[in-house]
Amino acid sequence: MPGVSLWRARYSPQEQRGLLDAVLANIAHAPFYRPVMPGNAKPFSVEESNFGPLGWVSDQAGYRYQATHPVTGKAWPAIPQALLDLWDAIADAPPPQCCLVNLYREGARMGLHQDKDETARTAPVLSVSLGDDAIFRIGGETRRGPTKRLTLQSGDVLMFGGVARLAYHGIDRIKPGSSTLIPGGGRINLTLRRVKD
Ligand code: MD6
Ligand code: FE
Repeated sequence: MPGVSLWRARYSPQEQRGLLDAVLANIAHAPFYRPVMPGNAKPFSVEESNFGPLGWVSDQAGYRYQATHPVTGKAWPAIPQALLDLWDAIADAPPPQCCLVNLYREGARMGLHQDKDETARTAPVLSVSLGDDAIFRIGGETRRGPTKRLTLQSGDVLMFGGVARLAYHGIDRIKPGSSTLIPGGGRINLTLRRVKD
């Protein structure tokens, strides 16, 4: 699909372990928490945290970026160097300002959405998958219309840029037990974004 790039097994199993160690070291300072939907306050099925100067959060008041963790009130930890290097290698844009961390335990999913809370729209969005396989769905710039499905595996890197920057996408489900990487099982997705120009 135009604007969508997929690098299968961009990270070797050993590199995935190294990246996971860096992620979990940060999570010790910025623990996963469960956001709620704007308006109805329904809890997400995914748990989240962020790294970098800005974090994406959702609560009853809406979606926004903020510099501090909503539970601890502390600044988010730095984005791991390996992820900054990845962005440098493939993104052709100034450095990311946010790394959203999504944790999917068994049964978690993410509804079809656009990444549109950023004013920086020329930079791509880049995502890294760790742990269990996930069924990723991607469509066009409207919620209706055809979608395609692809399986994201541990070590895969996906990039949305150009005409795909505002494509609808989501995670239908994960395949529990398909990987043993994540302690306690499941999948971690790291989404790197530039937020403002
Ligand atoms: C996920 N990913 O893979 C959720 N957004 O768990 C995203 O929402 C996403 O993978 C923008 C670009 C790539 C992505
Ligand atoms: Fe997204």
